[in-house]
Amino acid sequence: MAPISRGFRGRRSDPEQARRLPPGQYIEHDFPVLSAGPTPRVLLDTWTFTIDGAVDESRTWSWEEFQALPSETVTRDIHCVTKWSKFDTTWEGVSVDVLLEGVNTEAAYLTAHSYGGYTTNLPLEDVVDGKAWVAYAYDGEPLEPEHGGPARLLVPHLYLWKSAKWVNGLTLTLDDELGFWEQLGYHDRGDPWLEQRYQGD
Ligand SMILES: Nc1nc2c(c(=O)[nH]1)N[C@H]1C(S)=C(S)[C@@H](COP(=O)(O)O)O[C@H]1N2
Ligand SMILES: [Mo]
Repeated sequence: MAPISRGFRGRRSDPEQARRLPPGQYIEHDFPVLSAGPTPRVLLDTWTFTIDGAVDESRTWSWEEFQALPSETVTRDIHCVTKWSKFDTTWEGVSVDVLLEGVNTEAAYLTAHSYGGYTTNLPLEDVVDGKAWVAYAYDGEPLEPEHGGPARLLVPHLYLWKSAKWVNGLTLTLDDELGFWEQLGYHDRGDPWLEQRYQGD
């Protein structure tokens, strides 16, 4: 039996919830804000999203162009390396598959980069085939600045530090280049089910 964690108070017999909780995590009902620096205020008029790096041709969308892309609403559990997990969070955004349509690349990795300078690295295969979105709404409302608005990356199957807030683009790379937390000792990939919190886990 999985260990009883804080969120299970009064619901000790919910095996479905226990199955959805990665090792070492507890259930959080609020939505904590975790930011390494101040919240950048990004104006929609000047907002852009760019795919560049090891690609045949880089591409950039304005906010208006981005809004015109096909979007999806997805409900996913999210997991922070500080051990909270939040179930059934609902987001609207554009699948990274849509953004990479027609992109020719030899790249196996990418760096997501953000307004404010945050970066995080990911294997390309972790953001394709319906696994990642650039999300601009949460719970049916425009994404709040504290949670990454106007838009953030959402990669719910990995620890949440991979879900870059205020995302500004993806730079595809041939080699794996460590991002902000990864350079500071966090795990390169960050799979919560394997408890890949720190380098060496
Ligand atoms: N640009 C940027 N993105 C970021 C962060 C950050 O500091 N800056 N923090 C990461 C971490 S460590 C976590 S846990 C989540 C937190 O998202 P939240 O504040 O919406 O809960 O955002 C991730 N994305
Ligand atoms: Mo985090």
